[in-house]
Amino acid sequence: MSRDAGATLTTIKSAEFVAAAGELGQLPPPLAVEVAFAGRSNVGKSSLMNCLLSRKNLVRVSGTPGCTRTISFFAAELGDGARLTLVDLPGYGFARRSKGERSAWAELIEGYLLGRVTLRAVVAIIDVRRGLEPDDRDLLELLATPSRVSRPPLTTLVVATKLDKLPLSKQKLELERVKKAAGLPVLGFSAETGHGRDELWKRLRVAAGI
Ligand SMILES: Nc1nc2c(ncn2[C@@H]2O[C@H](COP(=O)(O)OP(=O)(O)O)[C@@H](O)[C@H]2O)c(=O)[nH]1
Ligand SMILES: [Mg+2]
Repeated sequence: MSRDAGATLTTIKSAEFVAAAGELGQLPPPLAVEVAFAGRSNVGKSSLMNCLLSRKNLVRVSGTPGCTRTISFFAAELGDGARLTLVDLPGYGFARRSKGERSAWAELIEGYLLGRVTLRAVVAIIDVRRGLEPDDRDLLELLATPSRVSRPPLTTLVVATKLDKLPLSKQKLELERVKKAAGLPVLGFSAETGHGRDELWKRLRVAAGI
């Protein structure tokens, strides 16, 4: 493959906000294949999505954890014309919420993850400095349960982000630690430097079949 051909597979022709849903009844019709992004509040999810989409602030980056309670949909067209919808799931911000809010969150997120026919992959985002936490394990467990609809198998991609915050000498060790804890391959990422961006796009395209 020439250098240019490789670039078009990870370059963005267009990216736009499509819809936000606060309950399952508000989800947009399942038309294009989707990949979803999940993680604890403040883990760097919006930054990672903006980095993938080569946009500064399409997905809102917030200093206040846990303020996104909706599922947001972003349509992207890649350099070679392939289309994919990126889905921003609400952050886990469990601690700050009431019991009622937690169960509403669980119903929305479980309903989407287990019931969406067009969903092909979920990116589970971990802060490389914090490692895998109980909420992350809950998510991985949920993703390993059978879906409620007929669809191709879901790919779980574990991404350890904010890699730039670790000294180079510690990066490999910490990534290995996350990999062991998750029992899955782990990709290091930094929205600050773009490290891991092209590799993540490659894996997303394979998982989505585009
Ligand atoms: N150094 C560094 N900071 C990051 C990175 N990703 C996110 N951040 C910062 O972490 C904070 C939370 O990021 P945000 O994307 O809003 O997290 P979200 O709540 O998971 O969507 C912001 O201050 C970001 O600038 C990264 O890869 N490196
Ligand atoms: Mg966010």
